Amino acid sequence: MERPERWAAAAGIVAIGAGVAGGELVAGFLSPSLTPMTAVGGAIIDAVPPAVKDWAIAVFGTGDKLALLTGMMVIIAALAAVAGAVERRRRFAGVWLIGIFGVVGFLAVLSRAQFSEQALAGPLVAAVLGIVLLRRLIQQLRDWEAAERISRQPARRRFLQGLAWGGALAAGGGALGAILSGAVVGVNDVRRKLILPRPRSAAPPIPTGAEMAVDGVGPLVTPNADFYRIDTALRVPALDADAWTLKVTGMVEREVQLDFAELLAKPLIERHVTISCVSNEVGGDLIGNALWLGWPVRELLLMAGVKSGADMVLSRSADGWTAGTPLEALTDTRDSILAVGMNGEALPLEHGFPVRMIVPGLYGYVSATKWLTELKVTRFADDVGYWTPRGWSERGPIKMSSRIDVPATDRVVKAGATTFAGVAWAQHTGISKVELRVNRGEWQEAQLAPGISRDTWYQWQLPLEFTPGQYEVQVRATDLDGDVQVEERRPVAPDGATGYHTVRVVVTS
Ligand SMILES: Nc1nc2c(c(=O)[nH]1)N[C@H]1C(S)=C(S)[C@@H](COP(=O)(O)O)O[C@H]1N2
Ligand SMILES: [Mo]
Repeated sequence: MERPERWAAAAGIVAIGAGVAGGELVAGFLSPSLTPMTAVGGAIIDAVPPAVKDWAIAVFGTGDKLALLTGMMVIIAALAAVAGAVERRRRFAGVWLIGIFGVVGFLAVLSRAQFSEQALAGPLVAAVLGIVLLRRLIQQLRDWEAAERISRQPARRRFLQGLAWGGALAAGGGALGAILSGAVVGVNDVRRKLILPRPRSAAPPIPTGAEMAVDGVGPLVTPNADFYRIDTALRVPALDADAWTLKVTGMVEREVQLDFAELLAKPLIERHVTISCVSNEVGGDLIGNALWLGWPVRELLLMAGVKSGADMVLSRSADGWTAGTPLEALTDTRDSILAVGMNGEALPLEHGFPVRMIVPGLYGYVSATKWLTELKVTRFADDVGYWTPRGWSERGPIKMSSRIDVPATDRVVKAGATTFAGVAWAQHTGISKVELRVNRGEWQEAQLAPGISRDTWYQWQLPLEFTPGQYEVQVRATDLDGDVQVEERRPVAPDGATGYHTVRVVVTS
């Protein structure tokens, strides 16, 4: 036999591949929201330094989670090859390695917020299956090697058959596990059938002219399918709305617990609110505007009775993620809501089904908790949200900004008149003016569309005349308090980017 160590490595990959697939599959049935792979991946996400995470988002964008899972699989495959090779040389040497895998998976599952005893079955099955298969395949390989000198055929065939069966198990189990992919299918079914109540207080109508008829300017209200998605969840939590509860704990007169039916029975309001991610670069698209249906957070806090001294509400999601929101942003007159609906339907799973929080004027990382399960009334001095110890500031008011959407992408236009258009936002203050300047010349005021409310973005447009050449065009906004957008360029960390969106336009004859 040529290069038996290669066959041993292949045996290792197949054995551990089948083990991992089996573990995922079992977890898919017993604890869909916590499988060995998502547990380890989640632990990695929580542990990596902010710089690594920024790099990953910069390189992979919203495909960062897929990149992480792929990277994990490559590393597991490499270690599995080693396990096969060492097992061939020394009985149980590879088994030890798989044992370590199992322990890592076990600890990862134990450390997660979604932990349940059933979830431990995943890594257990993965390790046992991996070990049994590895032992068997390596034994068959040894038999083949020993038989080489006598009659090679039967032993060789047995090993190759074992390898093929193991490979099929890995592929089949993996595919099925992916299909099960949590109870996502079932929950989605429930979600689709849900009939949301009509709001007691409907959203103010969208003023005529708020949506400009300029080709290439995004819709004023972002469709759910196009809405940006940012979270740390490797697998979208699939919560059973019937079993869902929201607890109010901490510095309150009385703890309150609310279930989904009780929440739907409250007098709901519906409001357009533009939410944005602190990681949104100047000119970026991690921002969206939707019509949210829900109950004011203020009312729930009133039921619980906030004790004096509290200044923060730590909201927690089913997967353990947390956000620290200034208490006043939830109790003042703004429309902070426990949202159940998004653009006329139940919240999509990836946007927080069944309930999330929406707070006008604050970045998502300090306010927009999806898959919400708890509100803990506390103090900034006593508690921190998920991102604060990871390089992001404790408070996250959204910074005023503006964006040029048209002319789009390569920004090549014909000489003559060209319409520039885009959006501007200063949530909860509102926009009063948008201006453009060409090659750092005089600021020229754009036509500003009426906003839906101070909590949403505004569209703007301005026709400009050009002769052939290259131009730099910049945009800036002014809010309703008269403050002008900050010109100094600053990165997204720790509390949101500043600077003017600057585009280069090529004008052809
Ligand atoms: N449970 C949970 N909620 C979360 C997050 C998260 O990681 N987990 N990320 C927050 C961040 S950083 C942002 S910007 C918004 C994004 O909401 P969206 O995905 O619906 O656009 O959700 C917030 N809510
Ligand atoms: Mo974010």
